[in-house]
Amino acid sequence: MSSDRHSSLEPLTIDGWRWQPFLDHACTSLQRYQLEPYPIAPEFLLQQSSTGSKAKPVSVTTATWACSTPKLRQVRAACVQAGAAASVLNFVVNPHCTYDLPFFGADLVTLPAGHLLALDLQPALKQDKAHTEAVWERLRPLHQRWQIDLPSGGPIPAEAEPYFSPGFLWTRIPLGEEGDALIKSAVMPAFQEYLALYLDLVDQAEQVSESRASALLEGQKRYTAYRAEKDPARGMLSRFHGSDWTEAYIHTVLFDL
Ligand code: DBV
Repeated sequence: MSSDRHSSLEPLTIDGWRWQPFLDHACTSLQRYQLEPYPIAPEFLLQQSSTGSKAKPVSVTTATWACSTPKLRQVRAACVQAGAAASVLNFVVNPHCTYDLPFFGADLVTLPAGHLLALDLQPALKQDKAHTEAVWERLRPLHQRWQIDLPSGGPIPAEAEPYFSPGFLWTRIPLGEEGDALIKSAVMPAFQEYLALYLDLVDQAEQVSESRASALLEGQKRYTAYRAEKDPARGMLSRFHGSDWTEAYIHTVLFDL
């Protein structure tokens, strides 16, 4: 990336970044809304450093794209490009609590050991049928369609259970041609369909009562606190950019509710 970014809404392009087409698709899909920039401090809009050995340094870019819309409190993409060491798109949509909507979450992670890919519409109130049923009914067919093409990612921690939906698409696939082919034939269309469903739910959502909004807000806070506490990227980001920067990024940008 040639110059520093000044606004979270500026198009974000990272040379050679594997997940660029996914971010581009998301940004294009959002163009139908009135997008407002989401305030992000300059050191989190773009951070560059280096990893690897002294003899073989690898440059690392971590950049953030973000916006808000009348119904969405925060839409943000955390993007990491570190050559063969890591390539990540973590994309989360956090709706305003005045709408009965889930979170959209995508975690697209390429590490030397392989790709690790997660997609979901995640509940703020998992035990609440008014919050989940209409979403899950439409999400299940998408999950069934795409998970069969993708191996399971394996067990996830039991404590994460309250924050996942039954439509959680979760896979680990190998690097190389086989993985590339699956990303193209299954992961990309799944991402597109999950996001299209999410934005359709956003379009249909109507304002809820104040008491409903405060219940949703409590659920969103529990979800956000969990994600911040357990962020699996903490180790990687600390290695790349230091632990002070990483803690501030996690708590004031990625999961800032
Ligand atoms: N994960 C994040 C953010 C990231 C990020 C903000 C900025 O929440 C990346 C980057 N996730 C990331 C990395 C790893 C994972 C793993 C780098 C690998 C960690 C490692 O192996 O060193 C889904 N992501 C994971 C894991 C799960 C998820 C279950 C495995 C954890 C483990 O093995 O311990 N993340 C989780 C999830 C969503 C999500 C359900 C929402 C869809 O974003």
